[in-house]
Amino acid sequence: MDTVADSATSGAVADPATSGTVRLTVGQAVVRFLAAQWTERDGERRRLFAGCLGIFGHGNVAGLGQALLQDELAGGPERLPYVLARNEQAMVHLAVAYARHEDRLQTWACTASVGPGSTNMLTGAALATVNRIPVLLLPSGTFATRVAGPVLQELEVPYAADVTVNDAFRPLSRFFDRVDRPEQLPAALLNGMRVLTDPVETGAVTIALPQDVQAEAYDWPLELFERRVWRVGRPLPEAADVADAAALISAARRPFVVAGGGVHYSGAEDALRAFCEATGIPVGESQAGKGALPHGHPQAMGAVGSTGTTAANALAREADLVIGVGTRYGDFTTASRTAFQNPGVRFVNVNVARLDAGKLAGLQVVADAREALTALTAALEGYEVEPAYRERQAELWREWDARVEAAYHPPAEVTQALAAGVLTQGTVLGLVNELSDPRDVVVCAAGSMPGDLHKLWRVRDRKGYHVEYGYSCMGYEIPGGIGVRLADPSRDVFVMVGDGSYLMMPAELVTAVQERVKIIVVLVQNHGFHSIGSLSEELGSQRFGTGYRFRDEATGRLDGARLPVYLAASARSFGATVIEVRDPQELEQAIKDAKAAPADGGPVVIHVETDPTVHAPDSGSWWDVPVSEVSELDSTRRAYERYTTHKATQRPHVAPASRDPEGPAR
Ligand SMILES: Cc1ncc(C[n+]2csc(CCOP(=O)(O)OP(=O)(O)O)c2C)c(N)n1
Ligand SMILES: [Mg+2]
Repeated sequence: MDTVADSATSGAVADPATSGTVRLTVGQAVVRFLAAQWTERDGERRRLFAGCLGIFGHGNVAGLGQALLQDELAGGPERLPYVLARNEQAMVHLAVAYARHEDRLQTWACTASVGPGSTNMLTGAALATVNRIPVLLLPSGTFATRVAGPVLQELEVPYAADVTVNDAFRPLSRFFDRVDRPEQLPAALLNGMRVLTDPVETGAVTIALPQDVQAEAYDWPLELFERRVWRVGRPLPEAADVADAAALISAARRPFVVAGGGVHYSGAEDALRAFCEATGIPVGESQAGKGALPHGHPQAMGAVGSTGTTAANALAREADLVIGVGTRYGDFTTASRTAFQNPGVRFVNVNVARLDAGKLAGLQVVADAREALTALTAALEGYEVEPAYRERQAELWREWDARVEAAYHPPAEVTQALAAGVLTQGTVLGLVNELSDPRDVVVCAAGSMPGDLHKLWRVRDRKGYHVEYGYSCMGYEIPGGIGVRLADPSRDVFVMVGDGSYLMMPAELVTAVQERVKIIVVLVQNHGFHSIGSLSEELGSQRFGTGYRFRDEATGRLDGARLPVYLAASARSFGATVIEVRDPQELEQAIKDAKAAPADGGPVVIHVETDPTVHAPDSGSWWDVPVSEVSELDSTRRAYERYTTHKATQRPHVAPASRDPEGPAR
């Protein structure tokens, strides 16, 4: 880390009687400190915090609220702009999406009131930590002095008087602190920044601020508020690890890359392309890694795993060496450890975090993805896969791409069977893909669309695909779309949201209206949980409780008529522009109109109804979800038989990456 003196000391004025200090409340000190934090990578600097998202209550209105007001009124360049959100969980989603789009170099702080305001952020905290995305959470706490306790919304735990609801953030945060005294603040903030800007550690950072402490004054050393530049490092690989990895790769006949989110965060796309072009090694992508190679590149085999393409999955199945780059090997990526079936398969894992590099017993190349790929390309000079392997990639890809084409433009026998006013999901995704600009961003998180997007979406820009699938959190979509658009207003953002996810968190449409943020929301109405409905059917549970239906008077079950929900009217009531479409031509026009809508005109919602029984092409893959071992239902018993067949193909992947020549012979 490198620091430079800050000339701007806007806000409160130094007290001449205590030279070198300034008297501020804890809230004011937090705001002033956060506004002075910067990141730097590859010589490029940006502010660590784009601003502060918040919802005020008695926990933060007088502390951080007063400080943010004072900051706003003072003006000047080094401020912390405040944005009022509608739901605390959504604030965190917005911040995460923003940070992901900024390759983790810039994020937001989130302030919430005591109790429910703070605990509403827990889901967001988990999402940030699971996805390894930096976000600063500032939950308010009940009085540190406790003199008037229990205060409104205070949790009274009989066995421990110092426990508050904010302790629930501990397991969800990569760093947690509670500032019970002003003196503790500098260390809490510095530690928080350290974790936020460390690619290995990063995730949710939580600094709990009791409501009284936020408003308490203290004489702070002025140095605390000097501008700080946190260098986001690019750790270099060990030479011996590169040599070992290169030896394993050169000995492989069917090597295969699994590209994860780390490729994007490191900005390693060009290095990956150079590596693949030199060696001819094909690439399959996880959800976070999708777009690591652009659609159409000869080595780009698209998605791998449970929602993968048949091309990537065929190559993964046969691979004798898998090179994971920046992937955490989630179960969707490994098809619950059934994706790699070559008996001799071994793993080389390039990852900045040793936690991930060590997975599947791989050879660990602990380093920044760009640096490691560049070193590997150099070490592999002269190595290339056999021409037949390149040909196989091309052939597999042609086959898969034809299926995508058919999903985008379904044949007449499929479309004619649809009810009036209803489209296939493939048609919707296809039209959005074809009519969006290459630089536009598609955002999604839960339901059936993430899987379909993973398989079908043609990514043409490194930042063009943004599906949150580490936590796959229903409700991320709209705030996530706002976050992406705020990070980069030069791109249109297409938020793909199902009716279930929409109902869980539609309210940030109001925030988009307030901030005039143009997001194009494609609201896909299929009257319930298409994804979980299909899963339920596959597992023998007969789509139980997954459709949005009346409780039938005769059966007493939730299988009556469809509910008369009218989501287009709901979106309209929030102030969004809404376009309702009933056929592909109307959808095409709606997408064009939405793109042509004013850049500062707020959200445009396209409401479209789809048929949940038309599925995306099969990836020939599996996902491990348990089935009841004993059951009174035939459907469950049959599903359990299928389950055991798949389960038998699951592999432990514990073999060492390379044999120790000094070890005993096997
Ligand atoms: C917060 C949250 N709760 C529950 C789930 C489990 N879940 C995954 S998808 C889904 C249904 C999504 O419905 P919808 O948005 O309508 O999409 P569809 O499945 O119809 O495509 C549910 C309940 C989840 N991922 N996130
Ligand atoms: Mg749905």
